Amino acid sequence: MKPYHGVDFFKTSRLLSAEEQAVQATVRQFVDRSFLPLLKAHHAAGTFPTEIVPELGELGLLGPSVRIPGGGGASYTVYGVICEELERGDSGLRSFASVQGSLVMWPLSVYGSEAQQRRYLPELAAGKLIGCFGLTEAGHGSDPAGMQTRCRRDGGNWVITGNKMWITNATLADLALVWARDTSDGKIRGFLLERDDTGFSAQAVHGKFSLRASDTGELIMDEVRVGDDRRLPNIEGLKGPLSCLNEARFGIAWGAVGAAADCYHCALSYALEREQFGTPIAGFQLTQAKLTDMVTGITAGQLLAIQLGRLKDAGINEYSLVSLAKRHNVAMALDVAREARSILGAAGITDEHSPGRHMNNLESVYTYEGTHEIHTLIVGQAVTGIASFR
Ligand code: TGC
Ligand code: FAD
Repeated sequence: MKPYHGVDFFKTSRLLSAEEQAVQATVRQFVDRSFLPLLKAHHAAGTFPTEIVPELGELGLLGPSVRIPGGGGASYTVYGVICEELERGDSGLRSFASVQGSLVMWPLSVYGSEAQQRRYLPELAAGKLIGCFGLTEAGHGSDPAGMQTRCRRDGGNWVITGNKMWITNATLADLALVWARDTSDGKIRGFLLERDDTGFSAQAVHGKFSLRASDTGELIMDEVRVGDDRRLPNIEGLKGPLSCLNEARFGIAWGAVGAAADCYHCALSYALEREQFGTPIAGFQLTQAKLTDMVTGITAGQLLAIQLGRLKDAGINEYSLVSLAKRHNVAMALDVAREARSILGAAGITDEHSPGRHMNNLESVYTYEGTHEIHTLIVGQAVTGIASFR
């Protein structure tokens, strides 16, 4: 297969600045050189390659747009470009970066105290600490307002009890941002739990056919007692966790384009080489229709992502825009992955080729960070002014 040089059918690279294109080239090289050689073994074992975390930090790929003491603050478009290239490698790699940057570093930077920011942000950015984000519970996924995890004030301390489920980086994390409902006033509050806190533990989910090269698990809080300095002081209510999701969903809207582009590249290369009935399968009209649909979907996804980045960089931050882009681009990528797999025939069902892996990964991406259906309803609410979640 030819080396990957991006999908640029509609000359969308012309919409990126020289700096954005330079970042794209750096991350692309990192994925080819450092990540992909490790992926097959980790995917088979069902583990995340933690050995690449220091390099993610050195290259500035963890929370690049987050303002941290003494650094950070790249544009959102740069963050998007990074997510696209990471997810071209694997959704698990982009997931790691999304959780660390958007779901842990970003809330610390906007809702944390100065002391919390100084203590955690530089090490998170360097990949010396790994973070996770606990919102979902076994009984409350799409409807996090129903969460059962509780916090109660006890003098100068807080006591947190409950379980969080399906948490990315759960067993790897040094630091968990966990959301709990206050038993005294019913408000949702965010807490920073450290791996060694008494009563705090994590266990892995096994048997996944999706996002195998990512750590997914359960967080268990059994009367975890922490000081008030572990509470995020500058936020209360459900809009706290939901605003974090907005950040991560932005990265997913870009990342899905990367997964789709890798599938297209693989399917096109294969179709040009593979012969049946004495001719390359790329010469059949039905194969060309598939490739045309794929490149059209990818182009639409690229244009949406770039415009979303430009809007966010201009301070336009309506969350229904992020929902529209996440919903469209993940569904597009899933369609592209399935079409790519079909072009590969039997060869598409093993880990020799990437589309089958992307296809399975994208089933998770379709569900996490707000399911496809929830994003349909968020856009529906923005269009009609009527909420129809309940
Ligand atoms: P609702 O009454 O609509 O909202 C409560 C308050 O929050 C505000 N808000 C948002 N703010 C910022 N960004 C958003 N996206 C927001 N959505 C809502 C809202 O304005 C309101 O503010 P205020 O000031 O009036 O209090 O809340 P609801 O209970 O009706 O729920 C709405 C709904 C269904 C859209 C929401 O609950 C939702 O988005 N559900 C989906 C849950 C979800 O996405 N979970 C993701 C968990 S994390 C994850 O999956 C990580 S995967 C990581 C990886 O590996 O990449
Ligand atoms: P449910 O909410 O039970 O939904 C089941 C089905 O019902 C879906 O099709 C859904 O769209 C539909 N549905 C629900 N409500 C409505 C409605 N009102 N109208 C129409 N249809 C509806 N969470 C975290 O907090 N942190 C993480 O790091 C994290 N990482 C994850 C990693 C992976 C690999 C996965 C798979 C999930 C992760 N999640 C994480 C959880 C994820 O956010 C939830 O799975 C997601 O929000 C959906 O919740 P649920 O799985 O409970 O599905």
